[in-house]
Amino acid sequence: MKTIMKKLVMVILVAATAVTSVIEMPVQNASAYSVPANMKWWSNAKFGMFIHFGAYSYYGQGEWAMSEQKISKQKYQTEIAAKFNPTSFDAAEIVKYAKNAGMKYIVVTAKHHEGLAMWDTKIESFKDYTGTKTFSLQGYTPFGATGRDVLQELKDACKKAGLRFGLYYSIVDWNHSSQELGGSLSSTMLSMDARAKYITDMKAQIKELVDLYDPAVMWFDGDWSYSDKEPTLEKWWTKADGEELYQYMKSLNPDIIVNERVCRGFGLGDFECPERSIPDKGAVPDRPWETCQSMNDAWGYKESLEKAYLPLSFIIGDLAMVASEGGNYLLNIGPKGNGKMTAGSKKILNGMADWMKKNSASIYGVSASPFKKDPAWGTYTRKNKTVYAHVCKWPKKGELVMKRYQKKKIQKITVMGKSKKLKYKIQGNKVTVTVPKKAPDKNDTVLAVKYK
Ligand code: FHN
Repeated sequence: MKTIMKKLVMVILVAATAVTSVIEMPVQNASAYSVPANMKWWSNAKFGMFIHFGAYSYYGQGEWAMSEQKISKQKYQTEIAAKFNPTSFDAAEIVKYAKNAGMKYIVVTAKHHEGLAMWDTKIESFKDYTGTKTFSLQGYTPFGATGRDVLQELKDACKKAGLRFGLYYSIVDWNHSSQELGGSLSSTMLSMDARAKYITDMKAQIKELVDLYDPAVMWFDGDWSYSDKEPTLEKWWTKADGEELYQYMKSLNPDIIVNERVCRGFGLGDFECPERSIPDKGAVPDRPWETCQSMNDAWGYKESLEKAYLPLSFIIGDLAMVASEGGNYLLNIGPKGNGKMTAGSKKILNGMADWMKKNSASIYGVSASPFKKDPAWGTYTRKNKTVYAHVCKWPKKGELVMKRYQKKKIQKITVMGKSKKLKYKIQGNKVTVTVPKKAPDKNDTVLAVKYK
């Protein structure tokens, strides 16, 4: 797996040296796998928005603050959650930015590890530490007085804009009476009875979410036990629980798409979700997969990282690289406690919008690169007989050397967004293209090579 640092170094290295491609023999698509009918839209979509939004957004120190700072349930509930009041949450604005950026689906946290339900849950055991108030946005925070439902607002805005709507749900729940912070799953069950009851109530909450919002995607998390043994109080979630949860989801809606984190590490669920990393070319999953990425090393809003956003070139390079390996890309935003998007996330999304306006055909519905290795200047994606060369490092000598696709004849080569045909010469498996001196796009200029 490329870690985020390794990839960042790679982007910098590519930007620093003017090397042309190494010539490799073309091989079959390295990540060909079949996509079930219910996932065709998802696989073609390629690009979605992740939203981490909860009481931690108000606290502004990330979604793990309660655990990292060992904040008691009482303190977290009364001093943080009780002050969370996202009246400026603007679903239409968020969806507008997502749609403009070329995102085709949104996955939003319905309940993160903190356990605050972002909807008006009626399931009895999800109460605050006193056992008297429902621990939800509506039941526990001042926002309840608005009568609003942020998940419904986001779902409606997605529907209006033609985006699919998905939900994130954390299996671990730091504020639930059944468990306490700490342990390998980041929470420890108080008893095996408490565990059994929690799992029953958790499934009831999940059914509520499916009944109320009909999510196209259910993105589970907080499942870290990696255990295929009998449950213990520490490793209280197991492979068997994950298998059962997956079947339960399919019983609620056979078309719902569920990620592997029903219990990760056992090939469960419908797709894998490498986090903030892109599988190496030789280790790409042989089933649908999606890299989730944060723009600034934070998922939930973290005030201290508001000046630490990744460069746009990195995000565009990530998207191209993931598409070149046959994956999806879920790019996260973490709205502030008042519900507003951060300036940094808007800037990145606007940059993605500018790039996707010209180049989205090289992302949507593409197959993985037809070549085993990436050239030093970038990567490839393919759709039918058009191979897209994603050039992140523009050649200095006005010539770009690329691989030839299956010895086919070429109809034309153009820079995406421009009609001018570029001159080229073919020598065996190599195609040398005469390109403009200056890169048309400083982040990723895409050449469309249309084969006959
Ligand atoms: O613990 C969570 C984390 O807060 C965040 O939600 C990420 C997003 O994929 N998932 C878990 C860490 O792997």
